[in-house]
Amino acid sequence: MGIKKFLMVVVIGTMALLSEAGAAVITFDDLVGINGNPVATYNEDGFTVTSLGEWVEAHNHGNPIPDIYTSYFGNTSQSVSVATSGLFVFNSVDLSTGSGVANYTIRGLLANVDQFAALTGQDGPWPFWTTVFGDATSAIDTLIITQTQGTDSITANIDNISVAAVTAVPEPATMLLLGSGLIGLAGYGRKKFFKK
Ligand SMILES: [Ca+2]
Ligand SMILES: [Ca+2]
Repeated sequence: MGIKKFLMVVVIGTMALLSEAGAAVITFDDLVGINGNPVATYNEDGFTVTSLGEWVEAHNHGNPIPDIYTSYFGNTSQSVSVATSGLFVFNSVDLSTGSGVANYTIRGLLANVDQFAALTGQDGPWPFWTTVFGDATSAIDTLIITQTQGTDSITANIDNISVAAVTAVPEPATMLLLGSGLIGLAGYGRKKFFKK
C-alpha cells in the first residue's frame, strides 16, 4: 500500500469514527405546553438547548410541529445554544421565517474558540424551510444559532437540529503523526522480517 493510500485509509477511518457516535435530531417533540410558552432550557437525546433570548414553544408552525420560535419588533438578536456532556459535531438545522427577512449565524465553538460559522438569510412567509448544513467534521462543545432581524418585524422558527456526540477526535496533525508512526512501524516490521 502506498503512503498516500495509507494516509487516506487513516483519514477515512477517523472520519468514520466521528460519524459512528450517537447521532441525534432535536425535533422538540417533548414540548407539550401551549403555543407561546417560554422555553428556558430543553433537553432531548442527551443534548440541551438553552435560550439566550426570547424563545417560546411553537405549535402552529413546525417541520413538523412542535418546535421553537422567537418574535420581536426591535432591532435585536436572538440566540440559542446547544450543548451536551462532551464533544459533538453539527450536521444541520431547519429554519423558517414568518414574514420579512431574517439573517442567521451558526457558530461552532470549542473552548470558546470558533471552529466554523455558517451564515444564511431567510425570507418568509411560512411554510418554507431552509436547511443549513454545518461542518460535520469539526468537533465542538457548543453550538450557537443566532437570528438577527432583517428589515421587517418577523417571527422565526428553529426545528430539527441534527448533531452527533463524538468520543475521540484526533486533529489533522495527530492523524498525520498516527499515520507516519504506523508507516514507520510497518517499515520496521518488514526490516525485521527480511533479517530472518
Ligand atoms: Ca430526537
Ligand atoms: Ca419538530
